[in-house]
Amino acid sequence: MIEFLDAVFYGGIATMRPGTPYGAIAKGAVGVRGGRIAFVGERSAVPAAAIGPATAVRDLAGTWITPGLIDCHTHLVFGGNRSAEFEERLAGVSYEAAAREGRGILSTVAATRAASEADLIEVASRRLQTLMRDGVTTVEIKSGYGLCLDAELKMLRAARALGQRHGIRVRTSFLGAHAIPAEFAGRADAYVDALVQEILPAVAAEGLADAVDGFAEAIAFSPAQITRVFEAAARLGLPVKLHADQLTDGNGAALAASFGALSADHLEYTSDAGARALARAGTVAVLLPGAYATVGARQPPPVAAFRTHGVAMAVATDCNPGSSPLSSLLMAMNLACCLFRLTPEEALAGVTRHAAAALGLSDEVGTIEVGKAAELLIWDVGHPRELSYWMGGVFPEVVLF
Ligand code: DI6
Ligand code: FE
Repeated sequence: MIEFLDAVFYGGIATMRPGTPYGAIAKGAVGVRGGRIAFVGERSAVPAAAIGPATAVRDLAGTWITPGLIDCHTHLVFGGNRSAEFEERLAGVSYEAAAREGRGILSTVAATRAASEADLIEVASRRLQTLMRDGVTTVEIKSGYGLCLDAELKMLRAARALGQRHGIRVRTSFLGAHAIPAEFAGRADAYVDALVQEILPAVAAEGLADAVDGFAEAIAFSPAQITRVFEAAARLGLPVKLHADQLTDGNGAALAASFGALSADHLEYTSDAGARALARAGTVAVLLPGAYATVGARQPPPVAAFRTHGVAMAVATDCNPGSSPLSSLLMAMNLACCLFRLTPEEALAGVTRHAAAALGLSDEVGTIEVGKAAELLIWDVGHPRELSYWMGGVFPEVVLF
């Protein structure tokens, strides 16, 4: 006997399964039972016996249904802002110059250390609610503006609390290797000692990190230093991801791939060999057009090489006060199309299926498939490409079970 569905929706279904554009079913149906997707297919194929007296039936013909969106790279929790640095950059001072002169990330570290946990939750809540209006149902949040044990723990607790408060899936990444804090100036290796011996083990012991991230760059950490952090992550059983090749080609993509990283992020300067390494490792390339635009970068990431070698591409906001004060994932999709020439279909796959992979959540979210979490977005649009086309003004109805 077929059990009754809790709900069934009729409409265009952009399942985002691979194989066909958008995995689309133009006259489709999604059935939900017990918080999970129980049926997806042609409208005409829904078994009549699955619809009982209590099944909620919604006919949404003329709209499109997609999976919940996933923002797989954010620095949502931070104190203060860097609008003065933005103004300064427009007047000609580069992102790297501000960082080298001790402003940049370190000014946000000072503001974040000074903020209480409650204050951090409050300001990040506003940013998170903005993201959620776009239909974001899963968000990754990094630490990395604390850079000492107490402040890193404070950031990660705030990230977890945001998930609780807003009923959204939060994945945290420990980004202790984001910048060298002022008290370790000129002693980067000693800071890495503290990270691997003290801070990361304590964060892991509290269960506050789902992954470990780092910033490999001339103005941040060397490949050898990142390697030490990633080896410590491996000892603790935590997956890794990496800010790689954002401002220079530092072989970051290949380094991430050599550790089987979930993702390598930014990648403007990644070489063809780096793209091949990502493909071999199954590491997702996370593209961050908000940062590209805001730092005034000129070299887009090697999207053609990613396509050629079969590297999965995700798209994220990188929401942060310095390089990407962006809290709209739909806008990130538009920017990925306009600045990096992604197709609208690639952009939507980049915030659904591939973003799920970048967080190790492919079994749970990212496509409309039987068994996955029933987190659906209903869009009043004539075609799913409109999600990348409009620059604002389109918001979904979010349906969670
Ligand atoms: N790259 C980025 O885009 C962010 N972190 C990183 O390593 C920027 C962080 C900031 O400027 O505050
Ligand atoms: Fe980032």
